[in-house]
Order: sequence, then structure tokens, then C-alpha cells
Amino acid sequence: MSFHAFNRAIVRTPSRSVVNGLRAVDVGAPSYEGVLAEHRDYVRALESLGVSVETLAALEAFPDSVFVEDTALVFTGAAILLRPGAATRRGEAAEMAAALDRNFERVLRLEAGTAEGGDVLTTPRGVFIGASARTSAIGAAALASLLAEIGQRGFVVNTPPGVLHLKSDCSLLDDETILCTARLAAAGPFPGFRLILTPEGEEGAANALRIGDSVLLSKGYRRTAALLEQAGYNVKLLTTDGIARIDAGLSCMSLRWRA
Ligand code: CIR
Repeated sequence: MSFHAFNRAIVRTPSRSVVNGLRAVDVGAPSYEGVLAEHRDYVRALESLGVSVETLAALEAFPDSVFVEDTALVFTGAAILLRPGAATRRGEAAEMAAALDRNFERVLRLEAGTAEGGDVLTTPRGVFIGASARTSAIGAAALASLLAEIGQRGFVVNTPPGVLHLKSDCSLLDDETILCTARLAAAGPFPGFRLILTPEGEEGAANALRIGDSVLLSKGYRRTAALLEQAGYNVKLLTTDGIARIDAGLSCMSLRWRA
């Protein structure tokens, strides 16, 4: 069974307030309609790849709540409710609790520090936790302990300075291969993995999403798309112009697991 054979996902409809989503650099707000269309196409792409998608209702009080990945970690049979590091996002975790309780036999809760799911890369060789401005050292260590409770091995690595999340700069392409920016690869955080580096200027492509036999990739990163196709991956392009304005990519909009 491939590590990417997800068949279930949770997403959340974007709220109108998504136009006020957090961003490190303001290049202009995304339009609500644009984000909604990107989200709809994303859900369709997941469904076309055999994933059954549960859609939660929009939360106007939380502009970034469409990025459900940051609220939890999910595995077959178990989930961990996280504690987002961004103050305006902290309350999103409680809003995810009922959905986790419905879908997982075991739900653990992070009680110390902060951690966001965007900082966590789950691989067959362990779960890499990126310490970042959002995931504190205390949160990362507490998360590694919770992972041990559900039979997973956690490794704390560093997210490059100035990068929002570890997975802003990497994604798992298959059981042995990680798509990675050069700045993250320079720190050597993934020993034993084959790395495919994003070309210079296409760092934003690193947040791709492997589902089944396909790799979802943000449209516009032509050189990365060509590299992945040459390496034998089946690439599906999705528009992310709106969510990119609020520092998000393709992994952020779902929690995915194999039921
Ligand atoms: C934030 O700054 O929290 C959101 N605007 C973007 C979150 C992206 N999430 C992710 O990469 N997992």
C-alpha cells in the first residue's frame, strides 16, 4: 500500500473573511470568489483521485480557517489536535475537535507550546516537525511525545528562517523522494531521501501534494512541472493565485488520511 493512498479528507469552505487572511508580505488581498473557486477545484481534484471529502462549514470569525491542515495531524485510526501558533488562528483547533472525534478512534491533544500542521511532513521514515515562528521548541517536543504514543517517530528539524512552514518548502513525492527548496535542502534535514530541488525562483512549487498516482502542483511553475514529469510523476496543475497571496499552498487546504 502506497503511503499516498489517501481515501478520506476533511476540508473547510473558505469564509468571506478569507480576504483578511494572514500574510507576511501584503501583495493585495485575494478575492473571496477567487479563493472559493480555487477551493472548489481542489476538492474536485481530491474527489477525482478517489478521496471522499467531508466539507465543514465556513467560520467567519477565523479568516485563515480554510487552511485546516494547521489544526491537526491525522493518521489511520488516530489524530492529534494541534495548537496553532498564530494568535488569530488558535481558536481554529477547537472548531476541528468534533470532526476529529467523529472520524478517529483515538484523538490526542497538544497541551504545551504551539505547533501548526504546515510544519509537519509525515513520511514512511518518520514524522519531521519543523521548528518555526509558528511551531515552538516546546510544542515540537510535546508533539514528538504524542507521536510516540500513537506509534510514530517524530524528528524535530529547523524550518528555514523567514519561511512560514516546513512544508512551504517541501513535500513528499513518494516513499523515498521529497520535493524540496535548495534553502531547506542545504540544512540536510532529510537524510536517506532522494531530493528533487525546485528550480531557483520556483520555491513556491515545493508545497505540492501527492495523492494516489498524481502530484497536485500549483499552476505557473513550469520548470518544476517539467522536472516532475521527466521523473515520471503524473502532474495535475491547480490554480493557487488567491491563496498564495495569503501564504498558502496545496497541502494547507485539507487533512488527509487512509481510513
Ligand atoms: C497563515 O499565515 O497562517 C495563513 N495565511 C496561511 C497558512 C498556510 N498553511 C499551511 O501552509 N499549512
